[in-house]
Amino acid sequence: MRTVVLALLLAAVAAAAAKPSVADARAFMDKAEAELLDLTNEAQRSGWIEETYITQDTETESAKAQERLIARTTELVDQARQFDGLKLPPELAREFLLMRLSLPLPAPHEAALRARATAVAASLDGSYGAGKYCPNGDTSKCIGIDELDVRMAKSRDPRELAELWAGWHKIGAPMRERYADLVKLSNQGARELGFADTGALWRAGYDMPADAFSADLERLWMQVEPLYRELHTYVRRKLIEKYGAHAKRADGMIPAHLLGNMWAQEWGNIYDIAAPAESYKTADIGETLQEKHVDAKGVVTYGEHFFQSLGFEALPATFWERSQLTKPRDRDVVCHASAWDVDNDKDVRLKVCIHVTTDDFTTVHHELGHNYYQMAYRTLPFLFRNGANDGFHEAIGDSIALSITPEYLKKVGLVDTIPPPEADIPLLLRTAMDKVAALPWMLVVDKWRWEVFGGEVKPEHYNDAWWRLREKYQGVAPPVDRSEADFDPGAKYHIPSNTPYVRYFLARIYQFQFYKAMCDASGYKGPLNRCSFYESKEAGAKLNAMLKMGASKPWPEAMRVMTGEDKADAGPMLEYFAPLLTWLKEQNKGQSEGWTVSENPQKSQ
Ligand code: X8Z
Ligand code: ZN
Repeated sequence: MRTVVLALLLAAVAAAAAKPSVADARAFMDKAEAELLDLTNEAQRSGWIEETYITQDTETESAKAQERLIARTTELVDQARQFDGLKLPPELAREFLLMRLSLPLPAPHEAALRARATAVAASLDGSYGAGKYCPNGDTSKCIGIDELDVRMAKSRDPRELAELWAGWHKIGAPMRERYADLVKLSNQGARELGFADTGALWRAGYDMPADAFSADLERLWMQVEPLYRELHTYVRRKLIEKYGAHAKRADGMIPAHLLGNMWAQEWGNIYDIAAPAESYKTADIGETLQEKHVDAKGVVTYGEHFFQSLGFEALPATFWERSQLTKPRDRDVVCHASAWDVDNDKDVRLKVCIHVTTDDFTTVHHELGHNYYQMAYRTLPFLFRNGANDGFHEAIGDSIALSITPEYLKKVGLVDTIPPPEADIPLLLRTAMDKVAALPWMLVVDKWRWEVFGGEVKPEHYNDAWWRLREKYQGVAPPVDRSEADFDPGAKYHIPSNTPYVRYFLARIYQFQFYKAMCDASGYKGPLNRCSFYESKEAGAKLNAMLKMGASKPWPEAMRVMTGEDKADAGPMLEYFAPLLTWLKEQNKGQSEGWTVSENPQKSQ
């Protein structure tokens, strides 16, 4: 009898020892977070050096640091399985979940394959950064994307635009094979983590089942698509008035090089072409800044000043010492704007190649939104030092920039007079050409990638699938014939840099929700499009309450703190543009709307 009791007792002790407790899970997570913080900082620092000084060496170092981070994260995710089935407090469970989702580039367990994945990723990133267009092959006249951006915005010569477009898109072709390799390797990594593919891993980051997320995107697109189609119809007509046959296609699509942006992404740069006749002349912020001799640092200071007006702190001194604000003359860098938090604490920085233009003025506000988010959540446990979801991170600065109204510009001395209410339509049109025009593009990029990761689109159809989606959603067509010898997705930063993109679509919707909430908090009454919450400490407090939550709660809770709602909703965006929609419908009366999809979307005519 005694031996039986003893045996039972020993068995119970053994079972208890084998079955980890909540305290074990907590201790495991604390240690994991400390390690991941170190490895992430190392990877960030190497990434910073690589993107601000592209050479074979910096690419290698950056790849190695990524490799160490990926290897350790993967190991920790594997070890964390010992806690499967254990009932954890919600915050701790969330840390485990976030750890599992933390790698945008999952890589295989096998060391050689993992090394190849990070090397290929770094080399694609470097290729984009070093990418140039050298007109007529003259290597003394090469221009990078920062300058091409300005040329695409300013030129009104359709032949030159087509040339710039085709010239830049040449950077894609040499990336194709490496990209296919990256897809294969990262998919293997995703499967080893328990996801169907890398796209499925990315889509798992939204606190809802994959199906619900897809349905949500569809719901949001349905809400805004009618507005996009009216805008498309109107702008197309204006382009045809300006460019004649260059802009006119029988199928109703717009040639992608005429919209003032390399990717036909945001159209505000060609506002002059679309402006209603005899309308109030809206001021071009870029030109005003240039007239006032504002330099890159000055542009950033406007953004910082706005955040300070809401009650946020000044940027740390190291921000000004360590940021890259203009393009260095003597080396290749990645000019695509980004905001960094190099030590996950106070070492925040911007990496930009500022040209004093309206685009870069808004971009700086966008980027500072990232830096202020990073500073707000920097004391949380490491895995919570992130946006409520990635769309939140992308929406903050933009929700601030919506407050750049004529009234605000007058307050800061950038315009002399406030336009009359009749100027609302021209102003709304200018904003819609940026904000609304970008919506379908922001769906296309990841719809393409999800099909690629999911295996529905094979490497030999990469370009065809790309144009099929651009045609279907954006209603744009390539200016020159394309084929599978091209790899046009490679000419957009987020593809070679492996940065998920649907976040920007979400951010377009969220930012109007946040903006409206901050307008309400500031006590503003009136049409949404005229609200600026500049200098409102109440709006700032509302924003800060959400920012400092970081990723500690599922995003609907962060949304509730800010807006009182727990859903993404295009309602505020539609409210903002409501007067414009009515006006566009009036303008488009009698016009045929929409476009027909073609057999071969890679043909230019
Ligand atoms: O990439 C960016 C930011 C950095 S997070 C400059 N954006 C997207 C793009 O440029 O394609 C902001 C809007 C969309
Ligand atoms: Zn951003």
